[in-house]
Amino acid sequence: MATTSYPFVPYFPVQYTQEQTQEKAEAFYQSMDQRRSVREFSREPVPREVIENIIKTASSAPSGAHKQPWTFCVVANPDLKRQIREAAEKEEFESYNGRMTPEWLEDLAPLGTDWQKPFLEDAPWLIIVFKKIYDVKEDGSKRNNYYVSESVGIACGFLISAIHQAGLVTLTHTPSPMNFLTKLLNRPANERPYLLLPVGYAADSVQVPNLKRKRLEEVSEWYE
Ligand code: IYR
Repeated sequence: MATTSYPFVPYFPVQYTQEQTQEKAEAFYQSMDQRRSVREFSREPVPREVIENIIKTASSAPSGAHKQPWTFCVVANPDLKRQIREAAEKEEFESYNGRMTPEWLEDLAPLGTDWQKPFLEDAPWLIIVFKKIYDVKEDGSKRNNYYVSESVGIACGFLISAIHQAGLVTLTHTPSPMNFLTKLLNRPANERPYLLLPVGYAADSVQVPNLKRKRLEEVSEWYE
């Protein structure tokens, strides 16, 4: 064990038999493979406690030096959602009409996206994830964070999994550029917008693109 003068506590990870382990891994894969990005949301409300638990799950992610370099801004206020939608659509309009390359637009065509983002008002909750490029101590001085993008990316993976496991849907929306979120949400100088996720129930009879996932052989190389 590593020698340290800091306290360690016992940890008893849950352990399954080999058979149970196989069943667990299979069941979790089957569940996660049902997840789809959804762009049409019901206006049906979702209790705040559900979102609190989802965020606590996200914040349980590992991070560089356990700095947890993230802030989850949670928006339900209709007026603020409208302002976010208006600002996002302004940027997206520019992106779809000149900023994105023809190749990029061609790659996006199967997803059926465009500059309009009604989900930013329809979804009962918007979670805007900010990464903290450094921490600010109580005396105002700066303290470094490490592997910030990796850490926040992992936390977002946990977040998306938690949303799916609760029977809700989301979408990883990356309006570009995203700095309007810093202004609208009044975020401090050490935070940068990372990802915007609308969260709620899928709209009735929602449809999604007929995407296929890469097979295991296409995404893995084995060195046994
Ligand atoms: N940010 C834009 C464009 C967009 C880009 C990628 I890469 C996508 O996978 C999907 C959309 C938008 O949200 O529409």
